[in-house]
Formats: sequence, C-alpha cells, structure tokens
Amino acid sequence: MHEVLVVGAGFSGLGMAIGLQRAGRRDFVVLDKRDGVGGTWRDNRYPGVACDVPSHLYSFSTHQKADWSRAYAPGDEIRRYLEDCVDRAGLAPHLRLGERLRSARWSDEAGGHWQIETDRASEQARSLVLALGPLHLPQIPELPGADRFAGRAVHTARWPDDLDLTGKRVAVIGTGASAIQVVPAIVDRVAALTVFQRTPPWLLSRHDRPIGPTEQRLYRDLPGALALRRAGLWLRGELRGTALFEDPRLMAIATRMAQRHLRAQVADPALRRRLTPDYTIGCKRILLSDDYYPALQRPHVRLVDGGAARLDEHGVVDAHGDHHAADVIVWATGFQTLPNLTRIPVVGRDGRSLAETWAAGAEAFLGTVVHGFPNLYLLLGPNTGLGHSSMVLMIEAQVRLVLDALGRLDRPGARPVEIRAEAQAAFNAGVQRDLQGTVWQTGCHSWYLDEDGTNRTLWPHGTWRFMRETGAVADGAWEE
Ligand code: N01
Repeated sequence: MHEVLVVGAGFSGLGMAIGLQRAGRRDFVVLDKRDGVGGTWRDNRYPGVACDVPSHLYSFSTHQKADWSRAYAPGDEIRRYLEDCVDRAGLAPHLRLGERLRSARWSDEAGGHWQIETDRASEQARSLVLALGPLHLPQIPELPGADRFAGRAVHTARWPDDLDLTGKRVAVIGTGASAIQVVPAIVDRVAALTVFQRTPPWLLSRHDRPIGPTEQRLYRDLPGALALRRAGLWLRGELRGTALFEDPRLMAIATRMAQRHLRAQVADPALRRRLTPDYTIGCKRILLSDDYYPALQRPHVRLVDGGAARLDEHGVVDAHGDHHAADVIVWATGFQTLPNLTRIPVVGRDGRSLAETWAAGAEAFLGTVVHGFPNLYLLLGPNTGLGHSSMVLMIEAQVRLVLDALGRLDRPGARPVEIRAEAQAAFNAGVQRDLQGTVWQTGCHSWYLDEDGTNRTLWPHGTWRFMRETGAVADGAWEE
C-alpha cells in the first residue's frame, strides 16, 4: 500500500509531488495517462499557445526560473519548465506515465484506504490526490452534419503534429482565449481564414516582450530581483482582482482601456461595433492580445457573426444560413469542466460516487476535500479558479493543506481525515454569498457558470485569502 497516490502529472500533480518530496514523504506515486508530464501544457500544442499570466508568477515558488524568454511564456517553454522541475526535484522514480485511472473506491479495511484500479494494475493507497486539471476534456459542439465534413477537424487542445495548414482554407470556431492565440499564429500560412464569432471577447493589450540576457542574468545573480518581480506581479494582479470581486463599477476603467485598444487597432467603425462585447468586461475571461485584431483585418480573413450552425461535406454553415468552404475546421470551443472530475467512478465512504454526491452541483471545502470522501484530495477543485492571478499560487496553497491533512494521519490512533459536513456547507454558503455582486454574475454566458447559473468555478477573493484560509483550517472542521 502506498502512502499517497497522485493522479495527474500536470502543474497541480507535479506541485503535489514536489510538496511531498520536500516534506520528506517518499512513498508516493504519480500516475498520468499520457506518456509525458505537463498536463495542459503538454496537451495544448496549437500554434501560438502561450500563458496569459506573466511567466515569473506562473512558476512554483520553490522552483523559480530566472531565464524565462518572454514576459508571457510560450506553451512549450512552460512544458519544458515542468519537465525541468521533475529533474530538479528528482521526481522521475515516482512517475508512472501512460497509465490511466479507471476507478477508485474507499475501503474501511486496514485502517481505511483507497482501492484504485488503473488500466495496468490494482493499487492501494492510504490517501488519493486527484490532480486531473479542470481544463482538460475538449468541448466540441454537436453540430448537425459534423460526420459529413470531408476535411480535417481538430480541437485546439488536440493539435496533431502533422497538421500542415499551408495554403488551406481554415475555419476557426470560437473566439475565446485559445482562438485569439491561434488566429494570428496561423494567419500568414493559410489561404483563407473564417473566424466564427458567437460572442466577441473583451481584449486588452498584452504588453508581451522578450526578456534579454541582461535581465535574465539579473534575476539569476540577484534572487532578490526575481523575488521583487514576482511580488510586483502578484500585487498588480491582486489590485486588478479587486475590481473583479469587490466592485464591478471599477471595471469602467478596464472598459475604457479595452475600447481604446479596439479603437487603436481597428479603424472601421462597423467592424469595431461587431467586435464590441455587450456584457460587462471581466464577466468572461479578459483576453490579452496585440495581434488578434490586426489578424482579423487581413484581406483573406473573414469574421462571421452568430457562430456555426451546422457542417456539411465542404465546410461550415453559419447562423444566417451562409456557407463557408473549409479544408480544415479548428474547434477553439473550450473544455468540459465538471465531467472531468466525475466521469471516473470515485466511490466514497457510504458507497456514493462523487458524481452522485455532486448531482446538484460540485462542492468541496476550500476546493480540496469533500465530506464522505476520507483521505481524498482534489487539486483545482470547485471554486478555486481565478480571473486575475496565477493558478500556481492556488495549487501551492492546496498542497500545503493536503500536507497538513496528511500530518493528521500520522498522529497515533489517527482516523481517516474527513471534512465535516457542516464545515463544508458553511464554507460554500460563504463562497456563494461572496460571489454575489461580482462581475461574473452580471448576466453573461460563461463556462464559469453551471447550467443553473451557479458559479462553481471561481474563487471570489484574492489569492492571499485562499492562502490564509488553507493555512489555518480549524481542528473542529475535521471529523473526530
Ligand atoms: O475556451 P472558451 P478556450 N459556434 O470556453 C465559442 C484557459 N486558456 O479554450 O462565448 C461558435 O473560453 C464560445 O462562444 P461563446 C482560460 O482559462 C488560457 O478559448 O460561448 N462558437 C467561445 O468563444 C480560458 O478561459 C489560455 O458565445 C462557439 C469559444 O467557443 C479557458 O482555457 C489559453 C460555439 C470557447 O471559448 C478556455 O479557453 C487558452 C458554436 N457552436 C485557454 N460553441 C492562456 O493562458 C462554443 N463557441 C492564454
């Protein structure tokens, strides 16, 4: 029996592994169904993929990197960074790659443990950490005629290495964070590009820049300089976040900035109108780009309003019934968030699965532990998402909480660690109360909200508050 089994070798699973290693816990295994580490940064290899959180803040506090090549790192540099973390932390002996979790069931036997089935083995672990990543399962709309399309259709998160778009007519469906990166990255290569926009996004300038050798040396030789940059980026994010969760009226400033950006980049008033969102800025994720609007205005690019309605053998039919011929369709249509945590049978103390427990909505305590599921930890679980800062800060806070909980198990005569139902209910009532009045509840349709309009995705405060709360869970919150 292993002490801890972690599922997922992306940012959160590796963060957990680093935490376990640093805490001196050696008996742990990290599974990943893919044959490499990196999670989302391994999956997302579409042209132009990059992070919209500044590089120096998008890294583990324990494994900082002085030589990021740009202010916003490209995706493959982040993947290489994570591979490097594996080497630096000596995690390789703990990794079992190419092995898929099939099911996990709690057993009261032998002091309580998880019985885990993978596609290769049966395992037992005292504690189980699900680090499955919320943005992982591609969401592809089921459009009529999809099976008739004769060309190639790819999702941004499943970009095939052999896809050559040179001289092709390409249709990009969606205008979210993935689309606004892929469009400028492929525009020079393709013969024609049609972008299907259902809802225009709010866009701000990205201010990306290369980081030269002198600045990299400064961060390497003067760790204080790197710490200062991180702190500055963190503080800037927290201050901006205040507008998102404290007072949407402050978003008027961001609205003006976005409108100025649009005016500076798009001269045609009719196109500007089509690109101006009708919802409050911040309600959907604010996107950062300096090359999306220019790409849309290239002569061989066409923006289509209203989204894609159906496909046929030769291309896409839009919401107005017009046909757009395409050789390749790029689905930039996002991810299925909740099913990623509930599609694998995880059965807790009373024989109830996580899917049954969450039938009325996903809910955890600090996004990490769920009543009825002893010794189970979710990383980036419900209401841990951010609209303003680095998810790595949330991951590290959760890892500290898991390590504290594992410490409880070490006590003589300890019982399995389980959060009390009352603590979980009070926590979630607080989160839902605090989400009211935030910009995310101002009426737009976003992947942050459930079908019933409840936000089970985002944390309604600054990262500092999540760090504080995860670091100070009262003894009384746990079952005795
Ligand atoms: O997905 P999305 P994403 N016809 O869900 C549209 C992270 N991320 O992959 O807005 C036409 O945001 C849909 O339209 P609408 C980040 O957290 C980060 O872009 O629903 N369009 C929308 O425009 C992000 O939030 C980075 O009306 C259709 C788009 O598809 C999350 O991942 C980069 C449609 C989906 O946008 C997801 O981003 C990439 C249809 N039938 C991703 N169906 C960075 O760090 C859906 N859409 C930069």
